[in-house]
Amino acid sequence: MKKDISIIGVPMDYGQTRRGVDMGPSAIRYAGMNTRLEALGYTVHDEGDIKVEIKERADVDKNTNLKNLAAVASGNEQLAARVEEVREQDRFPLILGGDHSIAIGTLAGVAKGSENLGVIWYDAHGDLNTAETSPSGNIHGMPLAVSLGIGHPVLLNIGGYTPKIKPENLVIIGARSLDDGEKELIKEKGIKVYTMHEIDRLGMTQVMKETIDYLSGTDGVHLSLDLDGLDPDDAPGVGTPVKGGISYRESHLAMEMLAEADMVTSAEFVEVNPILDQHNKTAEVAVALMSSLFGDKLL
Ligand code: 5AB
Ligand code: MN
Ligand code: MN
Ligand code: MN
Repeated sequence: MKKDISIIGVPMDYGQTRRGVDMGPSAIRYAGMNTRLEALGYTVHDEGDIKVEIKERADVDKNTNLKNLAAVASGNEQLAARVEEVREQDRFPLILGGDHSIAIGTLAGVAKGSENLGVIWYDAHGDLNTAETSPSGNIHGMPLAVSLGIGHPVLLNIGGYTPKIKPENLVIIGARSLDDGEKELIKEKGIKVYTMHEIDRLGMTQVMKETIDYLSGTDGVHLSLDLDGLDPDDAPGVGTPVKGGISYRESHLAMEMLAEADMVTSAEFVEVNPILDQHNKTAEVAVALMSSLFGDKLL
């Protein structure tokens, strides 16, 4: 792991319709992130937050079924550029959400110039919708499809190129709420998915062993961790909770195994919504998981 980490906050909530997730970066910082990472021997460069325009939402385009397209696109264009700068400085980009639509910008920045970036998508959802398949029109349900080159041209062109990643370099972990169109896309593209069924059946150790093995030939791995991948008992402060999720301990194990494999080259922690949280618990979980990802060995 690189010893210099650059933190970029993205106070974005236009990818969905529940207010408050824009305060995620503050909540995660407040949970002691910088201190925890410094204690592990890293130099932390907190680059502050991207500027996301604040306005009352009304921007629903009936023709496209995409809510707040312009606001999501503009935040992501800025983010893509910032992430690319961080990579040029040879630092580890650590992005704080914000809703999951920001993965479009993060991936645009981290995948630039990389033919085979690996991605781990830790999430209750597939985020593989398009305007056509989405039941909600919320762009936070679409970033993985967009990154694979499927979606509205304005979103595809963020960062100036498409696609960002290939389906064979992707592993989804924790899925338990997939829409019909997402299931079809998973089958069509042959995407590797560990649903909760496989996690229960194989155990997290085996799931992570297989994931690490599967991604071993890639040029680095981006971890996109949606806190709703965890069970809502452990991470209640999320906008789209789904019961029956990955436990706190399984999640730590997953992060520890990734640290051991030394393959993660960028990460984002998204969907922390302090308004829906209990005493900042979900932000604290995010920070605890970061600590394991960055190599806290407990002993
Ligand atoms: B999240 C749903 N599939 O598209 C949709 O939290 C939920 O980034 C999306 O994973 C959840 O609206 C998006 C029903
Ligand atoms: Mn998500
Ligand atoms: Mn999710
Ligand atoms: Mn969510």
